[in-house]
Amino acid sequence: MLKRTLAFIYVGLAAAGLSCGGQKATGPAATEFDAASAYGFVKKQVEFGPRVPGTPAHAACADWFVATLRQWTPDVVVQEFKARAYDGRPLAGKNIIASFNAGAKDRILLCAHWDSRPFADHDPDPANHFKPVMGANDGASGVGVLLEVARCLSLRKPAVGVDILLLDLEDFGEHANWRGSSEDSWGLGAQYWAKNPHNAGYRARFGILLDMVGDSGAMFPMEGTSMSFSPDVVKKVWTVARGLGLSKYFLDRESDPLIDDHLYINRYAGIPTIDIIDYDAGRGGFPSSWHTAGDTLDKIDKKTLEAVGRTVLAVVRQEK
Ligand code: AHN
Ligand code: ZN
Repeated sequence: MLKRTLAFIYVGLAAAGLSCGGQKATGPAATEFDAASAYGFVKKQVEFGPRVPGTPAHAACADWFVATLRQWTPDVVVQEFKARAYDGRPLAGKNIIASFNAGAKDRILLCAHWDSRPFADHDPDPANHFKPVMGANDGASGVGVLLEVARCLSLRKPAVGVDILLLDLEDFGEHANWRGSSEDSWGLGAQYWAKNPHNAGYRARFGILLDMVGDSGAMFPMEGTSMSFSPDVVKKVWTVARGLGLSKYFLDRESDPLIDDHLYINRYAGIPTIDIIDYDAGRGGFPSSWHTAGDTLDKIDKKTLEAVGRTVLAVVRQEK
């Protein structure tokens, strides 16, 4: 709070032409993404408990997203849909879309999944294999960054349209013990949205998906599915990150292709969309807390949220 108060005073002085030391104030873009605020949005989600589809925590968290986003833009839409899990059980999902400059033709799509996995099937302790995941990193981190981006966009409108798409039912993919393989059991909300966008004929210049962007020590190699569908978007984003001095997070090499929400947005909606995801084949794949009981708030590092948030916001701000 103190930091924000000081920033406010500083901006006030700069606006009055009283910048310190005769230096021109740097634009708000350098510091507008507030990592402490993003962290607070991650914490808030975790406090609902695992946001597993069909649970009260899931319903309450959806309501909180809508109420929170409506503070920042009047254009918030909830897309309700039905789907079937890999084992045939019926599921109800909610994709939540918050739009800035809703009327603009040139748009950017920013996505993250908000549901939590119903089973910690990669936990070292088999007793946890049918318990839900808290999803501080897997889910809440990407949404936390996007909520902070939305707050920033509400304070200073982007030049283009921006749609923040919070996707449901990403993480109900088949249990590790399941006999059978249905690779399309992941990303059910993205599959639905990509085939039935919230506006008929929806287009965007490009999309960015955030998935597991909160771990301390996270690194983002260029994910393979992103590289095969949308290499120019990867280059654009990684170039911005390099310019911000963030190449220790955004690695200049490629890793394996993954099945994630962006696959379906590329495949069915034809919007070139990339995934910023902490997955590195060379370092053992996903972070060690992935789909375990250990995916909790204590693993979240504000610096990682900040690296990703500043990069995404700078990409948005450079689009004209
Ligand atoms: C697969 O494991 C096939 N895809 C990972 C997608 C995912 C799960 N992202 C977060 N949780
Ligand atoms: Zn997951």
